[in-house]
Amino acid sequence: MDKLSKQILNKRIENNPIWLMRQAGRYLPEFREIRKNNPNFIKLCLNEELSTEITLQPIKRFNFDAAIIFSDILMVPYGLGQVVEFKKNFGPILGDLNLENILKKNEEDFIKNINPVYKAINKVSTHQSLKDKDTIGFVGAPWTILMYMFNKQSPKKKLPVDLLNKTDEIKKVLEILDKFLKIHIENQVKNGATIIQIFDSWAGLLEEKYINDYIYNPTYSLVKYTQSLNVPVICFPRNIKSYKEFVNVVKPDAINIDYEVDPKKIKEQIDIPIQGGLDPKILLTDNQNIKKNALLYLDIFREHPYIFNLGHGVLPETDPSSVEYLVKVVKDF
Ligand code: 1CP
Repeated sequence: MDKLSKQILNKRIENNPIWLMRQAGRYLPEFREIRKNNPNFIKLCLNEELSTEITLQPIKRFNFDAAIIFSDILMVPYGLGQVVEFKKNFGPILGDLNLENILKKNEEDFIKNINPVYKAINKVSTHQSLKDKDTIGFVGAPWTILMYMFNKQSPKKKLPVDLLNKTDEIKKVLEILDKFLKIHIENQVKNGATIIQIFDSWAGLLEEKYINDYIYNPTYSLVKYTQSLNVPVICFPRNIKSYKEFVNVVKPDAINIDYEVDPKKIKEQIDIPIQGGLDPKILLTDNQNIKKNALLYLDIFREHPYIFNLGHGVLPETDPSSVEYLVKVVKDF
């Protein structure tokens, strides 16, 4: 068993393992070089050779304790036949949501559409540089994926008007997503993913009264399913009103916190392993400040199982040498 899984399941290892959300990506010159010649992001995710290479880039450079597969949470709507494109400096743009079409999709169609993702996971997890490291597979939480499918672009911190009136459609889409996200998880695990992370980036947009139906229940279903495959699950319900309640209800194996969470308070409230927290903007400052802030988390979680990570993804303007320094601080601790 590798370091990250150990930290999650046995709750005790010598050092804090470290990996970073968006560790593969635009802050790395070697990624930008590949991206330059591959303007179509979806096609790049579906190029098993290149997506394997991109996944391994930060492992080679920084010796992180886990690789997260270079893909996107929006590969699932893509696999279901909804048009998904990525526009430079704007983000994802999706085509109209055609429920009738989506309801006709079966497992075989879906897997055929995104099969290179699984092949890449297989290549990564069996690669020699991953010998004693975990391979993290991931999915978007149903609520966050649903948000993109209906809104067709990033909600940008604001709940789209009208969305919550579409109760019947939401119910149908959540059912479809439950089925296909499980298929997606199963195939990632079959091909070597040793941990699954569930990203719920827009969990914080939802009012209390909807949280049971749209976040807790659908996410719990995926958590239970993943655990039935004997694979641990990390949840990241970003900006959710109560991480404590989330953990009690959804029962993941570990929880990623965002940078607005007070690490001292959360440590008192939560028993399971905690991951993340450091504001990615700290990596835009000098080494002294990076060290100070990293040590803050490391000290607070000295007696609590902790996986070092950020409170959101690495920013594109981050200097790779700052990441290298951060890794050193964590490994030396
Ligand atoms: O080169 C580029 O322009 C592409 C930038 C990029 C990258 C590197 C996007 C577009 N996605 C990714 C990869 C990605 N996405 C990973 C790979 C592994 C890694 O972490 O290194 C992962 C796990 C994701 C997950 C993802 N995609 C999330 C959840 C995490 C988060 O950031 O909140 C979300 C919301 C997306 C959608 C998405 N993909 C890309 C963009 C620009 C967005 C939109 C974000 C938004 O709506 O604000």
